[in-house]
Amino acid sequence: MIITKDQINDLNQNASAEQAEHFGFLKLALDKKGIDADEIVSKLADFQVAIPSWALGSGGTRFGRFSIGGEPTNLEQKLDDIGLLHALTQTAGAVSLHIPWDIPSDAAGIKQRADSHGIVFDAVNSNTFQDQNEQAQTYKYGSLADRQAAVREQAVAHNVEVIRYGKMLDSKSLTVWLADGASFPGQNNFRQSLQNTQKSLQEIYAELPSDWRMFIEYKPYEPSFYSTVIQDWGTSLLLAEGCGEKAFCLVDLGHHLPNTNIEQIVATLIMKGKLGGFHFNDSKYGDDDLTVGSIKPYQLFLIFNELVYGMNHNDANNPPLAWMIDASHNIKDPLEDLIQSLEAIQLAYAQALLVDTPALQAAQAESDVVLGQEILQDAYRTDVRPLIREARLKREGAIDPIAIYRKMKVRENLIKERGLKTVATGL
Ligand code: PSV
Ligand code: MN
Ligand code: MN
Repeated sequence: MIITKDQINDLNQNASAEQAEHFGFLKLALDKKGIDADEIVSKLADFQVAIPSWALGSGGTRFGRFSIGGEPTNLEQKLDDIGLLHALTQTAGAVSLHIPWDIPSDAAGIKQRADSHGIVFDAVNSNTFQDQNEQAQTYKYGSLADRQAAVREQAVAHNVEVIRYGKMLDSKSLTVWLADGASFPGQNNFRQSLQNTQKSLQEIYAELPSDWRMFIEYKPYEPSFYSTVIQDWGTSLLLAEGCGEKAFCLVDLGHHLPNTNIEQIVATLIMKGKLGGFHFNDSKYGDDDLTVGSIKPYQLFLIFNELVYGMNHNDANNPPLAWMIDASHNIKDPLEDLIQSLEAIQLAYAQALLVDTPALQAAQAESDVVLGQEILQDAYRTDVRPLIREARLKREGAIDPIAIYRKMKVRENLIKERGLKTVATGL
């Protein structure tokens, strides 16, 4: 199934008068504050987020997986699904592949398919947290950090192989996330594990093409429950600095202990020019991978506020960030879920673009705590939905993507095409 611009334009008709009215009203209100609504709309229209190839099927927990039907069963179909998302939202113009879940055996064909949907290849992800068939060594006790040289060599070789696939697709970055760690005290020697990891990462880094970047993702626990080798942003930064200028930290929102001040981490990493990428999701307890903005939308806004500030005051030349959604769960239609996540990201970005930074700085200089909070909350409490809808309209996307998704019976059509009993690769 494909969705054409003509179909979207037709289905937008119902909502276009109301949108014009809402946008006009907000534009006037923002104008009075000296904010150019059209400029914000342009920034929103340019903002693209990568969809991970593993989030298009129904996710599972370790207790079960409930298929929704019509799920993509190969990489081509996954790209088609992202094509649908992109047609509707105009925000999903990139894909992030996980190797070996999604091996592009016919790279030229895959690239062409992605091109036809207006999709580019973002970071490629390696996987040394699961054993694959016919693999000589097991990752049961570790991969890049493992005490055995043969295991580390196999894990390094896999990452080099992932870079090779990425090059075929014009990807420009590698994301490394490790499950390495220990579930019990006494299992590992902390120093040795970290040193091994640094050395292995340096070996991978040496194979990185000159125009590539390497992202080092951290996570405090799971699947290791006592210690994780790359447990936090400090460890990630240490390792990135130990590799070189093409290595960066990657922040996944779910990879923090409860109540961690993630916006402060973001501010610090951009200040050092070492923030490489972002995995969006939301959580209540741990790495829950829930829909972006479904639990803590104010935190998401505060994070975007630091991202916007950091990019506007970029003394350390932090490169443009790789944005990706890393959410997946087992209840909703994954495509509807991704539309909701994309919307939440755009909302937080738009709200952050409204923050009156000079006024905030003046309030901070005066230690006017109340005013500082008021300025942030004024931006956060503005209903920015007309801006986001306008950005989609500008690129001929849907005013209301979920409504059109349902009106066009996308899931029903996918079930007709692919069947009801489908399982996509991923977690
Ligand atoms: C690990 O929890 C993670 O967030 C990493 O980004 C992985 O690549 C992804 O999930 C899928 O396992
Ligand atoms: Mn992640
Ligand atoms: Mn995760």
